[in-house]
Amino acid sequence: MLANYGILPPAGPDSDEDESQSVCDARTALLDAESALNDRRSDLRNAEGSLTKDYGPDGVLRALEGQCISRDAGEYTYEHCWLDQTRQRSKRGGATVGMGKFAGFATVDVDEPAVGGRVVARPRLALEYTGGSVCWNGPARSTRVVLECGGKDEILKVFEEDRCVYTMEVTTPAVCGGGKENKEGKEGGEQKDEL
Ligand code: MAN
Repeated sequence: MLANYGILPPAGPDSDEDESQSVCDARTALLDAESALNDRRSDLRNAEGSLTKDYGPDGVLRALEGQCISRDAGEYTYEHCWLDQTRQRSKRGGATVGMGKFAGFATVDVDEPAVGGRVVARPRLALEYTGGSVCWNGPARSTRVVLECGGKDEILKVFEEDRCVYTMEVTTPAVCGGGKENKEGKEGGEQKDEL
């Protein structure tokens, strides 16, 4: 009405109303673009992190990141989430206990039978998980996951070496490659030990 009497400018494409609508649209577009930019920045950070992260010799464990395997043993289900953490879940409704967060790789010597009844120590790739839930009157739980070449990703055995210090024996095809560790000892390796 005020526009009709010439008191306010006529409503039209250049009116305040339309201008505020286009400002609003522009603001929304800016926020959308900023949010898309932040997503891309975060993708970039993740990609950079993934490139600099240690996935083991020749990056053999890269494909396993984000996957978990588990095994029932006694009153617990033990879980290994590759390059992330190990956990002990109570089967009787008790709490789930952290057995350590991924801390890095190690090489451990594992005794194995060799030709001629001998026992030889063979180096194996292991993952160390530390700083898990603190035991009552004891250390923070920790786990050493010792890898062995095998047809599938599987926890073969879990044992508690010392109170709250755990070892998992785990097989995975990821360590069956040509590296010097975890090689099945049929070819050169076995014979060399006999020389
Ligand atoms: C729980 C489990 C055991 C551990 C004891 C220590 O029962 O985590 O593996 O030995 O706590 O108190």
